[in-house]
Amino acid sequence: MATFPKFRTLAGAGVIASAALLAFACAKRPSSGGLISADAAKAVYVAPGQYDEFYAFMSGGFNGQIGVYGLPSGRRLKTIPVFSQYPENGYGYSEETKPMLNTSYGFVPWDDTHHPALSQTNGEDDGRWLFINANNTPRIARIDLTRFETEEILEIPNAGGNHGSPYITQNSEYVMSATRFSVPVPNSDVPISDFKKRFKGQISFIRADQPGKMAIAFQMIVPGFNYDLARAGKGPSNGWVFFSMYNTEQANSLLEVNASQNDKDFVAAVNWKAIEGCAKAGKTKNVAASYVHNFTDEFTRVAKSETVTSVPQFEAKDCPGAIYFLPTPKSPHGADVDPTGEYIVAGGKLASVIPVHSFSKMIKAIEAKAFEGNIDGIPVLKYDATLAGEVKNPGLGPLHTEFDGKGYAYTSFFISSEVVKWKLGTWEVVDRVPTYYSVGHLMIPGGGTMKPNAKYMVAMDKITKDRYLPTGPELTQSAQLYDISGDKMKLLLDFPTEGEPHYAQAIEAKKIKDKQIKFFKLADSKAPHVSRSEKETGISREGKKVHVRMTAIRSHFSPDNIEGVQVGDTVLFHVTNLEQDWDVPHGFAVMGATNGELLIMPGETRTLQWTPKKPGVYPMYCTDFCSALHQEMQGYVRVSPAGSSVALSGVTSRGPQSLPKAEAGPKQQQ
Ligand SMILES: [Cu+2]
Repeated sequence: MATFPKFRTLAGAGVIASAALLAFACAKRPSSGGLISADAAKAVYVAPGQYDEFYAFMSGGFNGQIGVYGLPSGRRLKTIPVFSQYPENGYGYSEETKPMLNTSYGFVPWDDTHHPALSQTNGEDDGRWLFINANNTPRIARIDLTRFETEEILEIPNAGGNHGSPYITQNSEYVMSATRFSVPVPNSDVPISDFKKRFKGQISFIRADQPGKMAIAFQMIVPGFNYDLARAGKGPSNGWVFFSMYNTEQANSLLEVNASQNDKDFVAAVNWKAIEGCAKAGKTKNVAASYVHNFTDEFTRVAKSETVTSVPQFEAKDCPGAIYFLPTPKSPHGADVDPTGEYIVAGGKLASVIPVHSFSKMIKAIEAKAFEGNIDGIPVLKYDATLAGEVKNPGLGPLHTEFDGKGYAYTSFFISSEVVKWKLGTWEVVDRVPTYYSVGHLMIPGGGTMKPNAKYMVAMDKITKDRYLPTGPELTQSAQLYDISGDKMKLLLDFPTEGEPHYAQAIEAKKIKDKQIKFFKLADSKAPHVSRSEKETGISREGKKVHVRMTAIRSHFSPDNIEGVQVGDTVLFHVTNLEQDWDVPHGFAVMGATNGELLIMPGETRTLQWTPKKPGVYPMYCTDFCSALHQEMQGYVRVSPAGSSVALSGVTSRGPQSLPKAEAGPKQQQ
């Protein structure tokens, strides 16, 4: 295996990367390393009607969503829309869900999701919630795993690119977020050439353990580097979190060369329990900021968006003991803590070794003040004082490490396109297996917790050239499943994924599957425009706004003929699905509506806004095949010219009649 100690720039690495890719793209394509196909097929076969053993939550990368897959089959079970509008179920299109995508920049219909994080109790995945970051417009979302729905989103102020996020503490006290791009704090009109003087980084701790109450507990201002990835400590290192960082050169242009000059960058060891102490001692200041908190109420099922106007903030140097820098070769990417909480493994993208820091040595070094200097008041520890060991010549381009809980670590290598298994403590490589091709993150169920379930490892690849039927210039993204239950890793399965599977977390299905909500109880609904039966439906006018309260049940809408709408009106269809049974959604769509459909779960009320522009008769129908007479589930809306004398009316199953005027419900969230 070639090493590259002489590299000084990523440009050089780029040449090797291209050469490596070429080599792998031309190599023969083994179907399953070490296993004959029939054995591999059997290992991932889940018989019809049977369940998978694990749920895998895979980020959709630049589709802004989460894909839910079963393992070992690789079957896709669901897409959970998070930061992007999703016309399939109306997320971000219906009036109830639009506020979820509100930000301080206005309505943002898209983002880039990277790192799912399952909630934990005592260092184990507990299956309550899933958190995920928005990279582009910095936000963190919480998904409720009884509903598989995004329930809460918090924007992060003073961040520029929320990449180092979200990482969770062992009892879900906090999720953490660090900025990728340092920016002026507060952001303002300054010359970019003032980078070193004016640009700052920040690390935020977000209260995560109470639904509806995500809030920044404190935000630490740190030097203007690029902060990348993190893991919380666990067991003995609980109370700490370890962030990787690069660009300690503080370059603001051509980073591929200019941010690869230093032989070592840092892992930041942050003591959040010490910061809690500083906050209690009044060392944080509420600094003006403007960012939003969006939350969907469980009973109204309506999202609300509120603006928060300050953030508790402090400068790292003003809370002694809050943060230390651990020198780490060279542009580290992953910073991963093993299940015992003792080892912190850094993936130096351009390093020829995998450096491993020791938590206990770090604590001794801090006590002994084994510092080689400080940066903006942050002590820099001596490399040898914290180093537990180095894995020598492991491969090219180490990125991420997860653990099996049996004393082994598994590291992905982007450039040499492989996963390498090595032993903690002796630092010897014990196995390596190719990926197809250029793996980024890898994932073991529970592999970042104190209790991994190390039956499988999933590699998430960046390139799939020649692995699947070609589909024009853009090829599918892909994951690969490996059996890691024995001494040697064995490739079992390639499976295509929706969007980029940037990172994933997986959990035993038994921790989630029996907690599922099957439908929403109509009796409990506090939706402002609910119709609990056909008798409660109605049509009303409020100036140019027409409210239509409708019901959907197999196999009709009520009302299904509507007249009296005029050009210039905005029609709000508040559709309640009256079904009280599992797996009976109804859809709702109107011809020409510049909107997505509604997909309404049983017992739920969803609102479609429509502004007809021309007189005519417009069909509407149910989009989700719901019964033998689904095709009969339809209706019409008549639109007359502005000022027309056609009366507002609807036809229900009770026959043609004018409807009682509906009470105008509480104002819709816009
Ligand atoms: Cu239907």
